[in-house]
Amino acid sequence: MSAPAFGHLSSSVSSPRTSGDGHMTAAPQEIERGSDARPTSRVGVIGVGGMGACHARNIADIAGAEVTWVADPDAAAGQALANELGTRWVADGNEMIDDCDALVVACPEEYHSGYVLAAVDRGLPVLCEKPLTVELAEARAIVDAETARGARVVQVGFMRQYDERHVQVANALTSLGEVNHVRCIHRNTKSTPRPVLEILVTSMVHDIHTVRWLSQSEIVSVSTSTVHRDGVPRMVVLSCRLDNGGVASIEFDEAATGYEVSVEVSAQDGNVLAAEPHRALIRNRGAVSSKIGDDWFSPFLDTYRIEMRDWLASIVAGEARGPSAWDGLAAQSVATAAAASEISGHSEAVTLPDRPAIYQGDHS
Ligand code: ISE
Repeated sequence: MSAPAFGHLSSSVSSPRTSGDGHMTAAPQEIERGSDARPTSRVGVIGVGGMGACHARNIADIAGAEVTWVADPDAAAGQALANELGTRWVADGNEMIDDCDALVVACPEEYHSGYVLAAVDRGLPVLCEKPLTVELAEARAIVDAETARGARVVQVGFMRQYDERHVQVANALTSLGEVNHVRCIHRNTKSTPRPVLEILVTSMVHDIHTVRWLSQSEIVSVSTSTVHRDGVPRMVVLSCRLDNGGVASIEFDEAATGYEVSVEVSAQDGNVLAAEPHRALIRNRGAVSSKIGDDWFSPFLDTYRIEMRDWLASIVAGEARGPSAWDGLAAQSVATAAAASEISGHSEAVTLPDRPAIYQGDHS
């Protein structure tokens, strides 16, 4: 693949913080429009639902990148986004891949692996929404294909790594020694019941990645406890053992009163709790209150912009550096073991192949 031409885009991007092993933990810098803000690199966006449209709009706002195609079988939605961004729509993403320099894959999860493999095959940088795949075997196939190429091109949309509250925690941990315990709290506000497996694979996979990222460790075993109310899963709690000897707990509420994501880490020399989001405190009628909000999208709007800027900048730099296909596979493996534990009632081991050399510079 010829290097995508993002050359004039990156001048104000300073280096992200990297941990000792080179894993990126922050990228909050602005990429500004240059005076020569001519779109030169052509990104195809597959899927125009909430995430795909968000990514496409963010790309359209960044100098040096253009959305050259949007793809979605929904003609009305696809055409509407294409019109908004002044680009082209096609129903089948496969038809535009060869006319793109990079791909964003944000279609339903079951189609991720086909598009990601097509990108790997062509050496195209690809940002794939989480989860990387639905089936573990598909995630393995992507890691194998990338390994056979000998270089990373895949980034997975584990965007907590770009969220300022999480980045502050990661930065604090660099001087607090070995991680002993990670506690993730994830409160969703879904009203339509979902099976535990779906909760694990599409929602808790974020927290699984957060644990791996912040602890710089792999999860080696997991035990799942669920609370059912009125016959549907309400809470899912994972208890994990880490390969650094530490532990982690992930507490997920499917139908909480407001959407909240938080993390606290205890390490050898101290502990760190993610800051509260900035929200006004309202004093009224003898009480103090603060709005929580009930959607998972708006708390992370800036995070998605930062993620996109860094992904595009990484293409300029010629290095894939965000969450990798390996991270996608590892998180998927934990979700799969957690689902097995839900059925068996016992702790389940997480099995991972040896980490290929192309992922050795990454964390954990
Ligand atoms: C979504 O992808 C998220 O990122 C949210 O954190 C999660 O709560 C939601 O269930 C997911 O669909």
